Amino acid sequence: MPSKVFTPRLKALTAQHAKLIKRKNSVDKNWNNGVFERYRNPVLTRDHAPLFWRFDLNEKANPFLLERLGINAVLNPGAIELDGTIYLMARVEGLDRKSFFAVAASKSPVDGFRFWDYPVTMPETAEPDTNVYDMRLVKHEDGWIYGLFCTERKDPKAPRGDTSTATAQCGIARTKDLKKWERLPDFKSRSPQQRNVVLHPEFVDGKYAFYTRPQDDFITAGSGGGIGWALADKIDGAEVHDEKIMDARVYHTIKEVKNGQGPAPIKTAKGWLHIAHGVRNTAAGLRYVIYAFLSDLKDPNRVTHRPGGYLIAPEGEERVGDVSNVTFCNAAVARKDGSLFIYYASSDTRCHVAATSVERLLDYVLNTPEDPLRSAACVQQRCELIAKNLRLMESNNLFKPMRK
Ligand code: BGC
Ligand code: BMA
Repeated sequence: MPSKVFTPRLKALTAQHAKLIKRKNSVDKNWNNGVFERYRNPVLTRDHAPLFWRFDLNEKANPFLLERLGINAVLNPGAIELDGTIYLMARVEGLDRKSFFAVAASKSPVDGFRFWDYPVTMPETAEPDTNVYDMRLVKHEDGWIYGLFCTERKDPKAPRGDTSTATAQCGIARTKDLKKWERLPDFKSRSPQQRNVVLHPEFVDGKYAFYTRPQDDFITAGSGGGIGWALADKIDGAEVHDEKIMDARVYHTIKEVKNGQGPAPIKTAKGWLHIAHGVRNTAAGLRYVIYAFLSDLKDPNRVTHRPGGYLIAPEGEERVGDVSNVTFCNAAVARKDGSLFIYYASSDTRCHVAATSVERLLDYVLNTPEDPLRSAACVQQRCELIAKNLRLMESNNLFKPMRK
């Protein structure tokens, strides 16, 4: 009986997988805010993981062709373009809740992503990581490609019986080819914990510059006020003493309880273009959205433009998943032709792409009004836009405003 199961199952699974990898993506025409295009299909899902990562393909050992090591989710990828190919450094999470890194590559920024045969073997430090996730890939001007990621370990100070209190720190590794990784000592700062630490691609005053996110404990930022900035003399044993908060958390905004830098910022003629995430708490749990801002070219920690509100929030199926109501971004690729691809994950489950251009996103950050922080001020801000438009509409006779 089992042999009748194995062969047809393998054929069906193989065909299904091949179809998924070959699937072409297309722009979702229902999304039309002009700022970016949403693509219909996720670019990476758990089903993209090769069958040989999940099944024992030996018929004798696995006559029913059962999945032996399933994948729960593929999320929060880092990204880099090298010689015209886009590499996503995905966070792949097994059914056992441990995540690891794996590279999926494609010549197209929106479809065709295929995992390499093996996931990344990331060396450990003397203090082994329990879980690693959310890598920011950055090509630094020192010539290395760095991967900064969160390393999580159980808090040794947790009282007996407390099996969840953990500590989050930033792990640092470097590579030339995304295959062989050299692990450096974890990032050190005065803050008890760190998450969302990102390396700035250039030296600043001859030092390595970091976007940080200091936090008092594992979940809450506490006195950790937002996205920080700090300089370190070296990368091999990076240690910072002073962290300056450059983008603070603010009451009743999209970044009320937490925020964090996304990928390394993109250098443009008008400044450093940042993509970040902001979190607020709700009765349904934390809601994660993606926002953007611009900082000064010479002084990257001085924010010059803060468009109000979010850039990307979970929509439709993006709203549901392992951790629902989450969009999280730690990857963007700006290509030579000016196009800009933002890779983000939804609800800690799958990876998507949003497409725009550097020029369009700059227009967005330069001209979207700031959050005025109070309802009355928001009404006034909107009325100013309405009044300007009505004058224009009346003078050019193109549209008929509704007068009441
Ligand atoms: C999870 C992360 C999450 C963090 C805080 C970790 O255990 O792996 O995805 O961001 O907890 O909730
Ligand atoms: C964390 C992040 C992500 C995750 C998010 C929502 O704080 O670091 O790993 O997407 O929470 O669970």
